[in-house]
Amino acid sequence: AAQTPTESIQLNQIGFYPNAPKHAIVPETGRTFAVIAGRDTVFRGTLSEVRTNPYASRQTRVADFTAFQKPGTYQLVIPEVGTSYPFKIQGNIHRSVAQASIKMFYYNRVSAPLTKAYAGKWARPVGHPDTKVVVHPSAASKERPAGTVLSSPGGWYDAGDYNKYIVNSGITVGTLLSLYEDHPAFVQKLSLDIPEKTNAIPDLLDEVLVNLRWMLTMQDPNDGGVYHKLTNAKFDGMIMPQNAHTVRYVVQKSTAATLDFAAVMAQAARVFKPFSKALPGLSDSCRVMAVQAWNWAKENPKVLYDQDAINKSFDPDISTGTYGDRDVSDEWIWAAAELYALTKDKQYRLAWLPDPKAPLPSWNQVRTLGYYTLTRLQKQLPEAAQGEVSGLRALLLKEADALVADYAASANATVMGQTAKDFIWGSSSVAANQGIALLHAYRLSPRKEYLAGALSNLNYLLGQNATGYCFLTGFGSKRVMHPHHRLSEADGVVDPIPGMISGGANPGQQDKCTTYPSKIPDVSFTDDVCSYASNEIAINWNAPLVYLAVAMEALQGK
Ligand code: G3I
Ligand code: 9MR
Repeated sequence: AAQTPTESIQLNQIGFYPNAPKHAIVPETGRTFAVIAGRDTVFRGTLSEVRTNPYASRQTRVADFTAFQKPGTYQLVIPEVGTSYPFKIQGNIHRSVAQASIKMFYYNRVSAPLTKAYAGKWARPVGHPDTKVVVHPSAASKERPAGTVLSSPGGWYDAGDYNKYIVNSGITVGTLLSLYEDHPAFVQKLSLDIPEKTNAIPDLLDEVLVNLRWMLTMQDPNDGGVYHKLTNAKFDGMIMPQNAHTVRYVVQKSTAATLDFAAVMAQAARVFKPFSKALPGLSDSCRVMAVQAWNWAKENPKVLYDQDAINKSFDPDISTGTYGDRDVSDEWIWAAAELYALTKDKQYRLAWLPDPKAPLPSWNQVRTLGYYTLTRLQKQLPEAAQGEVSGLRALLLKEADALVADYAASANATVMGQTAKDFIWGSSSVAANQGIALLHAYRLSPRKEYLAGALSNLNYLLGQNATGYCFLTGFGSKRVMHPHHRLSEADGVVDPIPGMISGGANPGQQDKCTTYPSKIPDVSFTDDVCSYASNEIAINWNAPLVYLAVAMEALQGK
């Protein structure tokens, strides 16, 4: 009789490309393993030596079945442990993961009804029209005094909450546009089941336009400054959008929001230029608005978003997400890099001149996004910048070499999680962004180690991790069912909206949920709606997964 699969064998619960590395993480009690297809044993192997990781109590062994390449559906058996969840070996194995992780953005559209034809059982009426948004006193200007009513519809809900934040939109849209720029031919052919699928624009860019058009409404045309966010005063309860009617505000212009806006609009001006016939004027508007944003930032170089200070001076109090970056030096670099790549104007080059660091991108650390662009477009840049961009190439490769140096012998055999520091709020996005960093290294120097390292982190997200969860809703055998996501919680549908990557393990446990199994970093996760610190979803976590999954599909077979 078939055995109930054990969650102690941790592997990508979707599967593997035939020619790719294939690993599973198993408890140290095992010695040998077999790959089975039904009753037939198709491959046998010996487990690795015992491995430990420096921060967890766990000891593991690794099953390596890379040599087995035959397409099919299989399970892994370890006599002392049990039988794994089923997985496939197949070409295009991550196609549906790639498509679903993009469709997540469709499901999170604001100010739009979702029809049965595209949303199935998650169809819902329009919510948050955002056509009557109030200028909060913190955002008042001569032309737009407090109480002025603006229209700022559309975009995507940021996360489990219903607010819209420019800073987080910045890295999200930038990452998706970069995917298009790095794999244009593949992305043009990637079809998505969204309402715009028959128009002349690649479907991924159609979805990006939903948020880009909202972002454009967040710039004050009178001075070029960009509002930090569009938000309720307080977080909504767990209700559906059509039932949420509290006042929405635009709040204080900030330097971080304005520079992120400048970077994204400069990139969009470049990406949408070839689509000028279908989108007349868009590319030019993006370019003009990017420059206006930059000019506002030059006049206001360090307006930080400090919600406590705002609440001391103005009413009503605002208590929603802050995205309150304390250091905007990296936003300057990203905006300057994108504006230089677009205009080749020397004033911008002087503003991105490298200092030798390329930290992993996150909402509050964006300089490396600029380095990705400068190295991607190196051949089109002026002679004056060539030496510096070559320096950036070397820097990106150095960072990638550090990521792949030791992971293959680590307890999880993934680049993610070699150090406890990887497990922060939204740790899944750390895994995905490490993957992207390695794919950029592969673009610059096509070494197999980079590709294998990137894939190891996709495997991490889909099940090769200490929690045993496949972190992508709607996928895998051990599924995330209760993400902190108002739409999924309030809709009365058992299944959460599919294609959303859960934030992942985070020992901070800032939500104070009582259902965490442990404080050890790599297992500090709970599939509980209370857990916004480990089980929320967010656009800036999905975007790097989209990049990683789509790029792996584009590069499979290499
Ligand atoms: O900067 C420190 C770093 O120095 C330190 O080593 C590290 C150790 O934990 O913490 C770092 O600060 C963290 C910060 O994110 C930067 O990564 C904070 O602990 C952590 O609490 C903070 O979490 C942010 C969270 O909002 C709370 O502000 C998340 O990154 C951010 O993704 C999340 O965003 C929320 C929005 O506000 C509202 N919408 C939902 C969204 C997702 O949860
Ligand atoms: O739902 C909110 C989530 O999107 C945020 O990430 C999180 C931290 O800012 O806050 C959540 O809202 C909670 C609030 O902070 C405290 N009361 C309970 C809310 C969750 O329902």
